[in-house]
Parts: sequence; structure tokens; C-alpha cells
Amino acid sequence: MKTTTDMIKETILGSGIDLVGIANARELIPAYPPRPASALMPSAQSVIVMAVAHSLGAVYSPDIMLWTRNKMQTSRLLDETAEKVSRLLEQKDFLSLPISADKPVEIHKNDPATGKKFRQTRTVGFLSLKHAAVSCGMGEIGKNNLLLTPEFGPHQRLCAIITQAPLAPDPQREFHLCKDCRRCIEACPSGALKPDRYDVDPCFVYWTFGFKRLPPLNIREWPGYIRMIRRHMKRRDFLVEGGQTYITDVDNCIECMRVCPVGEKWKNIRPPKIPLQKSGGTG
Ligand code: B12
Ligand code: SF4
Ligand code: SF4
Repeated sequence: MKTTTDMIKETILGSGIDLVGIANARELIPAYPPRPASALMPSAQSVIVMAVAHSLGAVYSPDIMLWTRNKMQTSRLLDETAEKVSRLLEQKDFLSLPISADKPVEIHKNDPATGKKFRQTRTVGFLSLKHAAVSCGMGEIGKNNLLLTPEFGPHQRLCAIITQAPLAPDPQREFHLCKDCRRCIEACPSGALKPDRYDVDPCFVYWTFGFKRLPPLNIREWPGYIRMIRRHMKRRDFLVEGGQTYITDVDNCIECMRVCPVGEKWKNIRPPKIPLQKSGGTG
């Protein structure tokens, strides 16, 4: 006889989702800052994690705007499925909360732990989708700080549902997918990726504006920083760009994802050379 877990997984995969896993809500891998499912639903029993592969053509397209559009569609598919499945679970009397593949995020100007102002505003999701995916054996976190799955490497988007339904969890697994090839570190235009860590501030600034530098702490470095901004302003219209970003959520960078060679399903169609993608950060 089919269990509720089988029925939920079948519904999800039948909706066009590529991967699905279930984690025990009380045993999620702690992230930093901690993102427990119980903070969002104290009675949570399970976290359903879903992934949809990006179109690889969009990932390798010459202009990041083409990828952005694809990203919106993967998010839409994920969010629609999360909504559908949550309603299904609630019809069975299990409170369920979809966690979107996209915004909103918490925005922190000050460090909640110390109250001190951050050098750069930081954002954090209500649930860490990567950690939830690792918790249900979907993949591992690579040197690029992204979830790598055996099937698609880093080329998927994630979404989740927190639910009271006591579904059967999938075990966490060991993969060793990251080849430590350092391509992501070399490709990162902002220097956010280091061999031993990921620095969120330079990534955020490059991803948002295409600027390779953080606002300097030292007053003597400000003239150089202002010159850099003026160079950008000569070739870019930030007002019009801002409008487009508001409507279609344009990003400035996916290099750490593009260059990663992991992902069995893509081995025959991955291009041999991956030139830098055009974005606000490239000239
Ligand atoms: C906010 C966010 C961003 C922000 C901040 C990134 C960050 N790591 O915090 C920015 C805009 C910079 C960003 C960039 C990117 N992102 Co993003 N992002 C998110 C989002 C919404 C939340 C991330 C999060 O909170 N993670 C949980 C934290 C605990 O884990 P972490 O990311 O490892 O930790 C960092 C933060 O906590 C921060 N940090 C450290 N101390 C503190 C203290 C405080 C108070 C705060 C607030 C933050 C903070 O630094 C940590 C790393 O040191 C998730 C979706 C989600 N809900 O999970 C997508 C998500 C992680 N992003 C994704 C992607 C693809 C990207 C990009 C490639 C950009 C793009 N164009 O899409 C880059 C990749 C950068 C990288 N190599 O990690 C995908 C990853 C898919 C995958 N295969 O893994 C996700 C899962 C979206 C999705 N629906 O699929 N992202
Ligand atoms: S999104 Fe771009 S800037 Fe951020 S870590 Fe990846 S390659 Fe570096
Ligand atoms: S590009 Fe290489 S080092 Fe970076 S995550 Fe992928 S396999 Fe690991």
C-alpha cells in the first residue's frame, strides 16, 4: 500500500520537479546563523526539499540576463508545486508552510548577536535550503558554497515545505562530489571564494552592483573607490537597471556555479570552454 510519503513524492515528481527529499525537521543540519525549522513552526515534523535543474543553455548563455529569466521560471515551478503540495497536506490536517525558492529574506544592518553595525548589510533566508537538502541526502556543499548534487552539480534551484506531517525521512549521505579543482575560486570576480571559506560581503556587493570592491574602511582609499563608481556610471544607467532588477530580479554573477564541472546528467552537453558571462560587472 502507498504511504503518504510515497504519495507526496509522486505528486512532486509528477509536477515537473527533478529531485525530492525529506528531512526530519528536528534533525536539520544547523547553519550559521542557525535556521531551525521549529522557529518557523514549533510543531514541525518534516521538511520536504525540492530541486529543479536550471536550463544549462541559460547557465552558459553569454549574458546573465538570459539566466535570470530562467531562474525566475524555475522558482515559479518550485513555488507553485510547494503551494499545491502544502494545500494537499493541509487537507489531510497537517499544518504546512511553503518556503519560497526566492525572496523574501531577513535583512540585517546590525549583527543580531552583538548589536554592532555590519560593514555591509547581510541577508539570510528563513530556512537554509542548502542545509535542508544536505540533511535529506540530496547532495553536499562544495567549495563554491553551493549545493552539489550527483545529477546536476550546482545547477539547480531549491525550495522547501515545512510540515507537521510525520513523513519518512531520507538518510543523510556522503558523496565526495567536489573535485577541489578550484575553478570556482579562480572564476569568482569579487574574491569572495577562498580555498577555505566563502566571504558573503564581497559576493553580495558584486552580485548586487557588479562592484569588485567593498566601500573602504580607510578614508585614503575613498578617492579610488569613487573613481571606480564613476567608471561604472559612465557606461551604466543605475536607475533603469534598478527598475529592471525590480521587475525581473537580475543578478550580476553566477560564475561559481557556471564553471563547476560536477553533475553526471550534464556531462555530454557541458561546453568545453566557459567564457565569462556579460553582466553589470563586466565591461
Ligand atoms: C541570501 C541569499 C544570497 C545572498 C547572500 C548569500 C549568503 N550565503 O548568505 C547573495 C545575494 C549574496 C547570494 C548569492 C548567491 N546565491 Co543565494 N541565496 C540566498 C538565500 C535566499 C538565503 C541564503 C541563506 O540564508 N543561507 C543560510 C545561511 C545560514 O547559510 P550560508 O548561505 O552558507 O551562510 C552565509 C550567511 O549566513 C552569511 N552570514 C554569515 N554570518 C552572518 C550573520 C548574519 C546575522 C547574517 C544575516 C548572515 C551571515 O555568510 C554565510 C557564509 O559565511 C538562499 C535561499 C535559501 N532560503 O536558502 C539562496 C541560495 C543559497 N542562493 C543560490 C544561488 C544560486 C546563489 C548565487 C549563485 C547567485 C545567483 N545569481 O543566484 C550566489 C552564490 C554565492 C555563493 N557562492 O554562495 C541558491 C543555491 C542553489 C545551490 N545549488 O546551492 C539558493 C539556495 C537559492 C535557491 N532557491 O536555490 N545568495
Ligand atoms: S556569485 Fe559571483 S561573486 Fe559571489 S561567490 Fe559566486 S562567483 Fe563569487
Ligand atoms: S568548481 Fe571545482 S572546487 Fe569548485 S565546487 Fe566545483 S568541483 Fe569543487
